[in-house]
Amino acid sequence: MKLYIYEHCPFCTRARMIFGLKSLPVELAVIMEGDAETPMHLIGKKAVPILQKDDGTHMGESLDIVRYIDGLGTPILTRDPVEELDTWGKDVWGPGLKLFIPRFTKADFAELATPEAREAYRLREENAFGDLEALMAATPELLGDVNPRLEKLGLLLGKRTELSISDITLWPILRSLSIVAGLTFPPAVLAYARSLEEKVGVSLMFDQKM
Ligand SMILES: N[C@@H](CCC(=O)N[C@@H](CS)C(=O)NCC(=O)O)C(=O)O
Repeated sequence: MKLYIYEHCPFCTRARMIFGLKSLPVELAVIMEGDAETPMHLIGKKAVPILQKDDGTHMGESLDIVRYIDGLGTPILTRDPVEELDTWGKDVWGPGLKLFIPRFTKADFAELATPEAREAYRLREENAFGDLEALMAATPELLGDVNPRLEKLGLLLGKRTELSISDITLWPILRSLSIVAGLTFPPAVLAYARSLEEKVGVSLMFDQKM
């Protein structure tokens, strides 16, 4: 199977996670930012992730892909969703985006490998979020909002042994936040993030912190 992604994309990370967790091989294909033609041709809209199944058909929507792949063989997302984690993710998403999106536009990702692609991405995010430098300048207030949320997440995580769809939505948010200098992952959050990093085979972004 083949998975079309952007490396930075949290929705694509969801789809990558299930392949890693199930130890299923998948060919990754990075779509360049600014390339509307490839996704339009495959699923009729400009969005990733896109899965090319073994029968040659394509599907979009990250959680549909996760459920489809989990349904092949023995499912592993066996536990019920964890409501508190889902709520935590929904609540942190707004301020989190304001922290990680402007940084993504400056970071090192395959889909931004040409100046044209980086500019296409910058413009796409500027259209969605307004002045990205103004967002960078708002970092102190945003850190003041998100750091206490990370503290709270540490208390929620506890000892988790079985995986659920909540982990598939939560971990990509933490991966995205790991690019933000000035955020502190409390020990329980860091242990959780690192343990899933190992299992899913997708790297956190602490090494690109800015
Ligand atoms: N609901 C979709 C959302 C996917 C999504 O928004 N992907 C973003 C990248 S993070 C995208 O493809 N945006 C289209 C673009 O390039 O404009 C899913 O879960 O797969």
